[in-house]
Amino acid sequence: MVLPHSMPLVPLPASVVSGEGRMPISDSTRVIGDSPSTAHLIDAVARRTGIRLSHATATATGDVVMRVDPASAAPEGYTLSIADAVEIVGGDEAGLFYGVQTLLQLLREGDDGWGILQAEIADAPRFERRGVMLDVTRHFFGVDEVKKFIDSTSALKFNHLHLHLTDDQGWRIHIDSWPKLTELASSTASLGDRGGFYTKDDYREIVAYASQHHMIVIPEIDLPGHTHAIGVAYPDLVEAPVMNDSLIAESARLGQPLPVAGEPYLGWGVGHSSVRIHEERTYEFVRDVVRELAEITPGPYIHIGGDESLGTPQADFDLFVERATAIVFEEGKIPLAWHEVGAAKDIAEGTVGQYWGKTTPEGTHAAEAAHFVERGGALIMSAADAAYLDMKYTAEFPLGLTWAAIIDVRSAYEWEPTQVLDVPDSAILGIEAPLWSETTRTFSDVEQLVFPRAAAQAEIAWSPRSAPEREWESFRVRLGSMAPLWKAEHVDFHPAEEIPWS
Ligand code: TNX
Repeated sequence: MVLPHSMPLVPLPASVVSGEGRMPISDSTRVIGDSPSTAHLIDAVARRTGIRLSHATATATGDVVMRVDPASAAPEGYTLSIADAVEIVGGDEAGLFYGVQTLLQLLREGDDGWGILQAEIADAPRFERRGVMLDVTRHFFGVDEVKKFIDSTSALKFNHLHLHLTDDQGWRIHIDSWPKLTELASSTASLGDRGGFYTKDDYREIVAYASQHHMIVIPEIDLPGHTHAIGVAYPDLVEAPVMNDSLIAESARLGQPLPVAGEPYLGWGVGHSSVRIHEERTYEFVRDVVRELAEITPGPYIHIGGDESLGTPQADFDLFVERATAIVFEEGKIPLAWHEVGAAKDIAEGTVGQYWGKTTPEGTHAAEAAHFVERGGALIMSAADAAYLDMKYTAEFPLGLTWAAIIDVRSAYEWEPTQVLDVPDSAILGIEAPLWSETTRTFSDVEQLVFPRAAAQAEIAWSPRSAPEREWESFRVRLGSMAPLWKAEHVDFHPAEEIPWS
């Protein structure tokens, strides 16, 4: 069978029937609708084509009709009909927004001007959870850069933005009750680069912008390890850095200085820091931070980290994460945590785990992840050798790390989140693709690692597994057709050789 690569869409919709021609558009094409997505469509078409469609309210007749009808599609789903006119019907506002994203991928310029490829599409997501993560600690990215990240990832139908806000290298969110965190521990970053932090108003601006793009922000405070910066601000909250062998070896290999208690850490070794587990003041700190974050976070989750706490003895780690997960619930949010937290027997019931082991689990990773499910929680899959956006594409690629794998676009695409762990499919909420920022000194560096691989993760998260075109040969051709759109939006994607870019 020759697969019909005709519809240049990523992620692949649940159902597509392609038409024959194009619906022409011009300044006199009228968009009808009251949703915020109408303005989004008009602005995006203008950026891409220079044509500004006109807008009319719901009672008029027009060429592009946009409306919400809960009976028409599942949550976040939509139908899109492009013939002599366009109709986009969202199952909800998010669905309408996703219908617009699909339409934008179908814009084409021909001899007779711009038009929209004709098609009949009915679509809805496979997973409710489609996440990306941005590490703003190893390198800091300001509000405008985060907004650009939201623009480009929400266009691929991602609906969660996890912000890794604290780590050894810097504390990036202002906390009123512990003001020295940002005053003393935010100005530097990895490699001695400039740091920064978000005021609460900055953070609110990010949350609001994300919400307009149907993305939920998940703030992460990484505890009890990855906490060297806390000690720069409040030395009595932390233990002295632990000089573990792998840290010493890694620092020597990279020529990076080892961490010194109380001084900013500019390297990227891990596992050397810990908050004090047996001091009540530590839990007052955790509660204050969680409470203040909960106040400015409308989404249901707060991530408490829990990864690579090599400087914390296991019994202490268990005690800490049991208390920290309970504190998050007490402050009205659902705790999320990296899979190591599942080593602790009594984590708060309903805590959601984030698996970052490999597609073939090693050591205790699978058992730790499964424990979240045993405790009534669920899992988000971030398999490091497939979904990590900070791994190199090839051994020669100048940016990124290699510890999990070298991940070309094909290996980013060919993994299946329900086949990694021995848990029921219903326990898998979906996936998240993290971008760790040790090596990304500029936002352009970030985009080169994220694009095009985020598009592979978007398809895994969104598209039905059984669709005939949900396979590599079709994907690589459809992915290649994203180039004009990304260029128009100034997304600095890496033109990987595997892909026939158009
Ligand atoms: C592991 S994955 C980490 C991060 C690093 C990342 C680099 C995880 C939960 N922790 O601290 O930035 O590797 O790839």
